[in-house]
Amino acid sequence: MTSSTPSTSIRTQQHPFIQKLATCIEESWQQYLDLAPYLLPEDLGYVEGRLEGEKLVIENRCYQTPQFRKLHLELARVGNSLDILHCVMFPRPEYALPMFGADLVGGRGQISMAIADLSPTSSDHTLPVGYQLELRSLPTITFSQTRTFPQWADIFSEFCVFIRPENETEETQFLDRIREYLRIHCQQAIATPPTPERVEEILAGQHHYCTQQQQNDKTRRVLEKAFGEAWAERYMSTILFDLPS
Ligand code: BLA
Repeated sequence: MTSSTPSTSIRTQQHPFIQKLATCIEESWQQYLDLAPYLLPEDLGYVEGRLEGEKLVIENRCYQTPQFRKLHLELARVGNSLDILHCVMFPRPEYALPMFGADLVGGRGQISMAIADLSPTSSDHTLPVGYQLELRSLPTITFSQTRTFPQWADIFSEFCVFIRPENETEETQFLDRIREYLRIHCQQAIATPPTPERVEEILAGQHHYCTQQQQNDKTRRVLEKAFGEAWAERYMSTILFDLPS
């Protein structure tokens, strides 16, 4: 395992749809939010390991803003066969905001899984009213192949899109939907006043979100095979789904 600065980004080698989505996420952040650097612990910005003889490369980009403790975009690549995009926006607990999350997995030219959601963190498991109004006003879209949620997935909202995009038209629909989710989320976030009296409730909601996500065996297995059990546990609990100290 090495941890160093890459000479080139893996982004340009990834599935074109994953590249587009990464660009869309970063452009939305830059367009709406006031970004500041976020330093990752112990140089976990760029990591290399081996998975069944193939190289696993992980590249992380993180920012923070007045409303968000951590904006995390991760791109990963296993050999030439598997491309992954993972993104989570962690609100500061003083802001009663949902969690934006997205995960895409692609291999050999095909995106096998695409998920995106604005997941509630309030104790009644509903999204703030402003979010609901905006999300309900988006045109309904249908995808030909929806995926079945695993058992730990009680964290997601009714607006969660969890699909296997069938063609480029569906990829574009998914991308457009994510762009709208990010616009709504950023606009709502900057218009939301802090609610210090709700910190405990929101922290509990974020805690539940992270605990459930850490039960994703598919993610854990990829990381364990390349880096070992202890490293995978540390990475999942400090980088992918960490809680504010
Ligand atoms: C599934 N995540 C997966 C899969 C892989 C990864 C390989 C299986 C794909 C498939 O079933 O077709 C892998 N994801 C990774 C790896 C990283 C990663 C290795 O982020 C990091 C290095 N996961 C998230 C977020 C969400 C999420 C933010 O990280 C949701 C917002 C969801 N991923 C998610 C779900 C599944 C998945 C629901 C399907 C799990 C299942 O079917 O059991």
